[in-house]
Amino acid sequence: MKNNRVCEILGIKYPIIQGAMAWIADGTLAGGVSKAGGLGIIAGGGMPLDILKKEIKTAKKIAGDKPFGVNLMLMMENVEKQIDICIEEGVKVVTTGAGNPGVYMEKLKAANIKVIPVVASVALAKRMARIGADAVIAEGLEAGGHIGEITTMALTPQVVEAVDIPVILAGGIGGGKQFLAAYALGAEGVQVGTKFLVAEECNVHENYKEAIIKAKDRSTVATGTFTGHPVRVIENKLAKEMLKLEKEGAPIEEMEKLGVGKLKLAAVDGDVKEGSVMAGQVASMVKKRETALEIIVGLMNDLEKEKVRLINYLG
Ligand code: TUI
Repeated sequence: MKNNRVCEILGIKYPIIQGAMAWIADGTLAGGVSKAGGLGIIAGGGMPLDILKKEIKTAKKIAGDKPFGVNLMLMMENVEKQIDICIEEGVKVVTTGAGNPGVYMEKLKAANIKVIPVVASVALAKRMARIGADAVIAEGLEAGGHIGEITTMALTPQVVEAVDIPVILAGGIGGGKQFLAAYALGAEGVQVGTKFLVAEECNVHENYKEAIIKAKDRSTVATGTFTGHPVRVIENKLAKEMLKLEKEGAPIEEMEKLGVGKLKLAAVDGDVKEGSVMAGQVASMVKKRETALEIIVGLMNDLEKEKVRLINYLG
């Protein structure tokens, strides 16, 4: 990788960041991804403080001297205390989601932590660059979980043209073709979530992994679009119920009540019918279980292959 700012800033070998997946991405997965040369991320969203500390220690043990990060979900009430733990434990990178990390920026930067907010709009990307973000993750609606309203294809180049800091593309990375497209769109790295769901190091329930491997191109749906909080999941009984309620114009509170605790139900308890099986649109491209190292090296080799194909094609 020549002159890659994402690798330089983060001190990693490959510009592949593992997406933070709440209730799923723990220290074992993050450590495995970082050890393999990417940037592993512990999903801090909603994690009690003692567990976060434990997961950071696990990641350190696995990753050795390689960096890893922690994702903070800004709407969670313990986020300020989570930041203190990240500082205490010497975490090198923080990514943020579902909000504006502006109020915490100074504290994080003072602790020498690289801050990479997830953005779903040009306006937020510009604001983040102005207040000192080290890079931004532009996340399109192909991604799993809570998503914005713009596709990766439309969002990424607009963010790239709006800011000078490196842009990491998220949403829709299933293989080398999309990885190469990320560079074509102006990104300097990718965030990959769905592919890591089936990593050997990923402690998500077996049934969740099976649901990903079985997925086809049209298996995911975005629920909650009308409430303003769209969430991409594998279509199942819960998703169908949610979409039906939406169609009937049910009150937002009723929809939100139906969603409470459902990600844990799927990810931890393995109920993939009544639970929320969050996954991106490229779930259908995830065919087999592999180690984090195999996923990362596979992506890099696939990127190289597609690059050669394109050079031959374009001349
Ligand atoms: O955060 C995500 N995706 C997630 S979080 C999650 S866990 C969860 N599960 C159930 C209920 C609640 C949470 C599952 N998937 N992606 C990052 C992301 N952030 N995507 C979009 C945004 C975003 C949206 C609006 C960032 C900022 C924003 O607005 C802030 C502002 O002030 O403009």
